[in-house]
Amino acid sequence: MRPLFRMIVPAFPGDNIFTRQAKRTTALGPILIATAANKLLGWRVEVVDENNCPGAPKDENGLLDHVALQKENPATAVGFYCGLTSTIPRVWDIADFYHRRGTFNIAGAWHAHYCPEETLQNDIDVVVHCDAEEAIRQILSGLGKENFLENIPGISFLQNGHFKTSAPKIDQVFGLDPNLSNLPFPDFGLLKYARIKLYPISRIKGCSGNCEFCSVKEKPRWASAEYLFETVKWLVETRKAKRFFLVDDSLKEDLAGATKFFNMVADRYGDRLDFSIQLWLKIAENTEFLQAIKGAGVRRVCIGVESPIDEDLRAMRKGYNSDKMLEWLKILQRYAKTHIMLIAGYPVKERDVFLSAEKIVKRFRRFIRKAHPDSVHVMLPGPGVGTDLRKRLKEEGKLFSEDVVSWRYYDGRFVLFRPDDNMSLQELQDLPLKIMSRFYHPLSFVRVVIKTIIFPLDFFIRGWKNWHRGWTREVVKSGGYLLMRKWKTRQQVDKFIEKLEDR
Ligand code: B12
Ligand code: SF4
Repeated sequence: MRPLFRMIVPAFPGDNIFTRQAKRTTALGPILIATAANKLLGWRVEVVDENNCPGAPKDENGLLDHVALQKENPATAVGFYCGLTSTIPRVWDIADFYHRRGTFNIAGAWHAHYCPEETLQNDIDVVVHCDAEEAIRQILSGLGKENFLENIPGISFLQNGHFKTSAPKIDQVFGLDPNLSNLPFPDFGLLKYARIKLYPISRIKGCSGNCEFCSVKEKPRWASAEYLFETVKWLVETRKAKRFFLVDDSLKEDLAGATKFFNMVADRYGDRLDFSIQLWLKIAENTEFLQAIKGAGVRRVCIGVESPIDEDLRAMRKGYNSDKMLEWLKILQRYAKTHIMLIAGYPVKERDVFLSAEKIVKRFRRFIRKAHPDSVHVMLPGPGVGTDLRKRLKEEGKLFSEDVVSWRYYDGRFVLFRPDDNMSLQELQDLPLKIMSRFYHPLSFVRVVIKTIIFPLDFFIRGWKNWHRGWTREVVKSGGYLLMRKWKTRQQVDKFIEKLEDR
């Protein structure tokens, strides 16, 4: 039997706003790498996603049972998706399990890229930096040969206990494949046990922005509009795919290409397909693009609004101030549902005005009320690995080190640094839930009932679209309220802040 390469997407450390979505989708990077590996003769390839594996064997903690997987179908090489820092402790646990069984362990994506030495000390044999489509094939073809890692570009490994790297830069991101249009389409058929309802797709890598809290530091590159259109068409034809999430951070890097892509979709499918996309707020000024997304069935736009406070926006280096935010959001709402993402309690080096936690809550709540989005996600500032924010907080002596706050807390819900004098640790920790508690309110349950009862009248007066959007918004708010209650209890049980205050 040919050897097996198993790619693993590790489980999130706890329930967060993405848990439900994760059960219907998967991470695109590991699928692309598995697709490239599967083109090699001599290897079998599979992907397992611990967040989406309803049909898989489970262990006593309800997690994917790797003992059973290895027994049934032993892997020779294992790949670990390390794109989200919060999942890294889980990677280390499984990597240890596989290493004891003699597998060759390979890690890739953001966390491993920025922290290769730490990764290699945790049962990983090689870290692949950035684009890994070519490197994975070279690693698997060389496996077992002497010094086979030596001439592979863009990797790090230990040689006789010494760190060796062929990556050009580790504090930056680089692209190894100059032509993204040449890459194969993602083969979701390699994913075992999962139910995929929402297909992640991508065309543009990198961003020309310079936000302080962001790890994406790659100069933008993109595949052609035709490449993405053909990907969609292929997924529709081979998998009956209907819903897509375009994961590109920054469509604005090639707005003409993005517009062309959506026009191609509209020509072929009208608005029958369902797309969610991420948008830069200022794109609201480009009517041609907005018309294209509407025509192609873009149902939902996710917008990193970040903050309604100008001082925060300046510190983040977001590239705009709050002046026209509401105006832009109103425009976008005419074209699609809006999901806005905000960061509360951003650490600003020097504040002109003293803003207490209470004032910040009020400012954010007022903004959300005026913006009237379809859904909201407020998170805490995340000094992720590789970000300038992390560097600054470290220099200012405010960052909690990894031995105080484990990587598992890096999911946007926990305090990771000492706040400025304007608030206590507990106040900072409470900001997101306090802000969101007005939007995700138990009254929404009542509103769902009322909206259901008045449906015939509302349908008659405002039409199906308006009624349905209002009704869905209240359903989402009710779900959000239940989720937030769950978090609150978890956080109390965790006594997270008490432990930090003791430091
Ligand atoms: C889509 C997305 C999500 C999705 C899905 C995430 C997922 N993949 O599971 C959702 C919405 C769930 C999400 C949530 C969050 N996200 Co997010 N997300 C992204 C985004 C925009 C795109 C990721 C993607 O699919 N890219 C396209 C693929 C093709 O690229 P890729 O994953 O890098 O894969 C390539 C290489 O890395 C490598 N590779 C990938 N896997 C493997 C595996 C092996 C073995 C090898 C060898 C190579 C390899 O090869 C691939 C192809 O070239 C990125 C930004 C970005 N540009 O990456 C942020 C990003 C990954 N997210 C980020 C963050 C901070 C979050 C949140 C914490 C946000 C929040 N505060 O709520 C949450 C995390 C929640 C949690 N549970 O921890 C940070 C990650 C920082 C970090 N180190 O953790 C990023 C980088 C954005 C940023 N601004 O910095 N996110
Ligand atoms: S947060 Fe978004 S806009 Fe800012 S640098 Fe990162 S990808 Fe670009």
